[in-house]
Amino acid sequence: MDKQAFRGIFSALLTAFDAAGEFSEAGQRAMIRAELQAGIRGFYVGGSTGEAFLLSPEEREAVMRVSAEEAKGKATLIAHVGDLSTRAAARYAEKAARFGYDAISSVTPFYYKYTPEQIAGYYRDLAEASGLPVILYYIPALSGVGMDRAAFDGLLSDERILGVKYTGSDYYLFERLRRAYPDKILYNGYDETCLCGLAMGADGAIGSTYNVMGEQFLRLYALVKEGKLDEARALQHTLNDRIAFLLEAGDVKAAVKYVMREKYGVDVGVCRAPGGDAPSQWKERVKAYDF
Ligand code: MN9
Repeated sequence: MDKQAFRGIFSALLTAFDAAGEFSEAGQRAMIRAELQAGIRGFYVGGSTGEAFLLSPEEREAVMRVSAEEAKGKATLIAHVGDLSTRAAARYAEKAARFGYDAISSVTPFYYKYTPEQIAGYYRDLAEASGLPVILYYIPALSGVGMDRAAFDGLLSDERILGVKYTGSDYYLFERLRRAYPDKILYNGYDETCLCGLAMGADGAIGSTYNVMGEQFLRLYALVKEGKLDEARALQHTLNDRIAFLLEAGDVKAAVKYVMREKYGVDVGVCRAPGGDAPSQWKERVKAYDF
């Protein structure tokens, strides 16, 4: 397998809706083209940023299919297939393989509490259903599922597990995983600390703000590769001023959707209820920021 294709900056792709709130195939395609134009060469499709858990099964499949049609051959594609039941997630995993994805990923099964063996079984079943490499999606703040070193060891010993999307802030644990698993692909999850992850040896980063700040984070990635840490830190500071502003909207994906329209002229609609649009007072301030 070509591991190089899994390195770099991946956008945690938004899902485009039309004015009626339905999935917009045209919006999805236009957004992907804009991001490819910005230099993005990796997409994480149908994850938290893509509002996966607010979509019907048919919509999730449509998002996966349309995104793959537009980006296949131009970018590395990871499909997030996570769901409450193995049965549902396995069906998405199978579809992802059929649509030509390079890997699948899933959040740890959430809401109900499972044993480590049950969680391992979940990922094994997804690997079997798809025949694709699997990337664990670790996001304890949202899933409520925390994992310690032993839990990671139990999962990462399986060779079908390609790596981890690590959306946590414990960079000591991250470093220990890097040390113990030099051949796995580790992604930094929080854009605010992209530099921390890269400095600790992340292979890449997957994030929501890269939908609209792709050029800048590609530059950050290049600076780290060149060993220019002072410049990389200065850039992360600047980008964090923008991320702090995005977070002020109260919902980062709603904010990123609005900036997508302002910066690239691509209308991807607003977030699905109970979410919605970014607040109007916030939108009035967008122009003061150079995204
Ligand atoms: O995993 C994203 N996490 C969530 C990636 O959306 C919950 C991040 O890209 C954050 O949105 C970003 C802003 O906090 O770091």
